[in-house]
Amino acid sequence: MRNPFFDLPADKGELHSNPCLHRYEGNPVLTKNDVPYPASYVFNAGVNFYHGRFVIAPRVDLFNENLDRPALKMGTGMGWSDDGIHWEMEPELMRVHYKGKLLPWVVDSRLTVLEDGLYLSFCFENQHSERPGIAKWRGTGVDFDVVCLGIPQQRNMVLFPEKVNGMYMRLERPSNQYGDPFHIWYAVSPDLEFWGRQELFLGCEDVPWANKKIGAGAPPVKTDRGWLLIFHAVDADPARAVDVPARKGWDRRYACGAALFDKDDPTKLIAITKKPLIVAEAPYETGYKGLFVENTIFPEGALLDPRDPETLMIYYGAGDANTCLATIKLQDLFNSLTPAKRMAQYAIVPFRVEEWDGE
Ligand code: BMA
Repeated sequence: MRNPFFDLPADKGELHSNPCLHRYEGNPVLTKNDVPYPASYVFNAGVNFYHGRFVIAPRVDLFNENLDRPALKMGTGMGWSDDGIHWEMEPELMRVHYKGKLLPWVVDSRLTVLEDGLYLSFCFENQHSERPGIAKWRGTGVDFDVVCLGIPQQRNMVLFPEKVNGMYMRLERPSNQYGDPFHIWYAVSPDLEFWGRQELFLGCEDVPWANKKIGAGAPPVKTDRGWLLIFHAVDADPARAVDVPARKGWDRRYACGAALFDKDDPTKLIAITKKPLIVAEAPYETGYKGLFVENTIFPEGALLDPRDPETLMIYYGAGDANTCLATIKLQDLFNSLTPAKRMAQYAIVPFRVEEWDGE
């Protein structure tokens, strides 16, 4: 049999959003016009519910008028809301403190509520590369203190909201110097500072519509059926290449999916959506007018609606430009999952094997 871990096929065909998904009519819920500082794009927001209010941490990119790269500035904003839709934004961008200095260009932040603390997991861009990290909120203002940093090249670090079998758990997504695809990994820690026992969490090959990379989206949500992970999955197809502000010949498509992991042992995949949950289709998600990239849905927040715990709220960045909200009934989402197990139990399948015996 052809090795499914190698050279994933390019043409994934047309993709559509799950018919049970409901996009909020007032989308986007946060844009550059809603923040009190200069911004070109406000997107990819971590969202959670903390001490009775929704809290949001959007990525904020500032470019010059021609949108020339690189950006003038990148960072993460912070805001609060009673309804998850209207946000009261803090006047300044977040400050993430590390060894008496501030981390530069903190982006793509997720928010986890853990043991009554509010934690940010993020990626920051620095002159040595991109690194991920986790920081804890000081409880007031926009100040966070680093708890741990990872090494390059990683993005999409996500922290579980509780200890699992006595250990803290995080997801991470290293890049690969040999090229695509990139996969989701996990690590555990006794204290949030020292992390180990890394293994594969979900392989790109496990997501039928991906051929480039996948990454954890939001902190996993505990349900009575198991741990629910909302993730992004990327396929590239040269036939789709368009010129967008981010890049000439952009041929990627970021779509959102869901996977379910065992409640007692979340390293075990038990089900996955064989088709995406959200694909860029709405006018504010596609058509690249005012967007930075085409075909991009980037989820970073997922929570059970505190007013209706049968409904999952998913916050996602659209086109690297705006922050949007969609909801889906938990039951409909469960009905969209297909039982599955990870193709590779551990990441020890030999490199560059063309034929695979299925083990
Ligand atoms: C990823 C990250 C995200 C972004 C996505 C699409 O690599 O940089 O912040 O939304 O690409 O451009």
